[in-house]
Amino acid sequence: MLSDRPSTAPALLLALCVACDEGARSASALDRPAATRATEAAPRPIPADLLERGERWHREVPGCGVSSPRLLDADGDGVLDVVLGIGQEKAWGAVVAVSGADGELLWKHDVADEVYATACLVEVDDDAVPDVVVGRRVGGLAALVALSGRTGDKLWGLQEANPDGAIGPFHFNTAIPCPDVDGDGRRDVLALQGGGDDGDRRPARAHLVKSDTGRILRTLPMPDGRESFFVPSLERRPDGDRRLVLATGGETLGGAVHSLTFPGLATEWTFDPALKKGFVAGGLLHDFEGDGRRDVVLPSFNGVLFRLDGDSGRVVWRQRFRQCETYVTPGVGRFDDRDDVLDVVAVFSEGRWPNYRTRNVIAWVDGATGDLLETKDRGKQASSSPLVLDVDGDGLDEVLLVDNLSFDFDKTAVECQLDLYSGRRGKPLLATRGFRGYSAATPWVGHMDDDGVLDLVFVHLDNVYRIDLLPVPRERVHWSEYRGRDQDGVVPRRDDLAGAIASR
Ligand SMILES: [Ca+2]
Ligand SMILES: [Ca+2]
Ligand SMILES: [Ca+2]
Ligand SMILES: [Ca+2]
Repeated sequence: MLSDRPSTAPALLLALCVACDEGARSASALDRPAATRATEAAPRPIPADLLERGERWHREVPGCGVSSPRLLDADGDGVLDVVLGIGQEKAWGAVVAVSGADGELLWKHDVADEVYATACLVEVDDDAVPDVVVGRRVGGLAALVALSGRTGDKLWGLQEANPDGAIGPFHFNTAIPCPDVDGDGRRDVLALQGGGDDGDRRPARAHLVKSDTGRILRTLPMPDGRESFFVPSLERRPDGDRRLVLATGGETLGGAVHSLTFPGLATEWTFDPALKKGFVAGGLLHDFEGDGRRDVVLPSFNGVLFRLDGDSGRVVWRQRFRQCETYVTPGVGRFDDRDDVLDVVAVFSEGRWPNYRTRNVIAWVDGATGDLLETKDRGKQASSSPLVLDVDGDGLDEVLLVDNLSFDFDKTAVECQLDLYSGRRGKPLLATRGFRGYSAATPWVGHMDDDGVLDLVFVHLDNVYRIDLLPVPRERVHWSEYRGRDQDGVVPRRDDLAGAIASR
């Protein structure tokens, strides 16, 4: 339906769009009494120029705009600093750390090609500063490296650490920290390697990597033998068992979602929707009903948003966005006041890669039923994920999202906009700011220091910004960065959010 412009009447939209599976939970959700949950407070007014007047500093960092920022205090001054990958495809690349206090470059580690992945923060050398494990596109030599978060010095490289093993010349995507696998008390790293170049598609593999040395502890071929560009989610269940969710397929090949035990990596269930395209955007794990069981929320590349039952992989609901594709991990928040089940925000670009010329759609979807709550057209393409926070304190969640006004291989010619949408009905724009230069990076929101004012780190082509927002307590920031505060794709319980981010 989303290709049908001008817009259709809302009732017709719902009739056309919502296709719940047999046995879906939507009936029980609809049985609940509607319209009972009042919002908590009147909203604080948000200045329309918030994103301009709050600017603390910006720094030109050539080649940034794709890798999302991660924060750690590299120089020990008590202000979190920004680590991100930079570069240009098949030309050059580096990982840099930029001071959170003033934007000065703290360190730079050069590599041979663009670093488009987002850094995985994990302790490697026990100096109390989190370290950086990051992979990259591969030109002949497989490349996953660990760098000191303090200095940027290389601590290990996967190739050197595994001289006996054929790692294979294909890409590493964003790696994630995982619980200690080898019993040395130190968290380890899960790194997915998959997908070759066009015409040379390869089955993906997941490596469990020992964090202090880079030794591969175990390698798992994808259960379905397909390629993967996915960033996995990893949760701890109420009974203490862990579970890994990953998915396969790409922009041109179909795929499936797999739930695996961890660290045993035995398949629990597989969901294969038999679509022509796979799962590229990462998914989230979230406990919608508050019963301790997390379901899986994720979009297929060709525009179907799924909520899957976490225990069985059965479809709870699906919502289709016709003629659309997406690279965007959804967000979870309180986007209406009808019930206590949180909702989903998802983002789809109309068109077919690389032609996104008509519109970018932001959709707020009822978490219980999959019904569309609201949609907005804004920009032409987005790759950044929405962040979720209650800035104005009314109990409904705002969404912070970057989209691009065009899609072009010349990223310098593209303009992007950073938007803050209200959580209230109609989802009005509270603040917006435009920039010249494409952005595919997800911003970061949180407290970089102890002044109580919420900070925003925003990245677009060649520039990094620190922007002061407003005094907002930690517990009102519900989804702070790419893959979330714990880098694991798991939506935190709301009463777990007050803890200091410095615990990293
Ligand atoms: Ca610092
Ligand atoms: Ca360290
Ligand atoms: Ca370990
Ligand atoms: Ca709000």
